[in-house]
Amino acid sequence: MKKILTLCIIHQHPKILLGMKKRGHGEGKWNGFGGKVEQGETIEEAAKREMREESGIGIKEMNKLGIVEFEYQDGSGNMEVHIFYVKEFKGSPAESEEMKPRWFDINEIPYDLMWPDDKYWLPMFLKEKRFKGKFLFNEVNEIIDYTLLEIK
Ligand code: 6OG
Repeated sequence: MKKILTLCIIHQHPKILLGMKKRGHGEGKWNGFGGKVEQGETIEEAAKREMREESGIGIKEMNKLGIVEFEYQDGSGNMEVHIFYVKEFKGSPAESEEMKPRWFDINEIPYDLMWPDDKYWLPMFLKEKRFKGKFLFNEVNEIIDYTLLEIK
């Protein structure tokens, strides 16, 4: 079964807020904030809850820009990730058990320390373009095939 997850990135030009995952899947990588949608919750509710739990930030205004599917070659861990562009928020980022937050200038995004799909879709995201994609990974988290389309 495919899991539904959320991913939120705040863009306050010229910076974006990322968090370094301190444990679990993706440990040591910089990424947006998010996690699994729970039963009885909408995807938007999950996005806001995960943002608050992991960074202390309350989302005031967000816009869904992308839906990206991740599949592993061995069939494990298939995910559908809903990616939100956060424009307005309240509070300031605080470190949680899960994430260490940091603002990055958009010219200094640490792509080498992020999931390898990010370098494909994040430039579209930063231009507020809508997109849909699918990435196939091998067991060592390398991309072996992908599709990515801008949605007009
Ligand atoms: P938990 O699995 O800890 O939430 N995530 C990914 N993000 C990108 N850009 N690429 C991937 O490639 C990812 N796999 C997972 C979704 C994980 C958080 O990390 C994101 C969630 O926001 C495979 O519940």
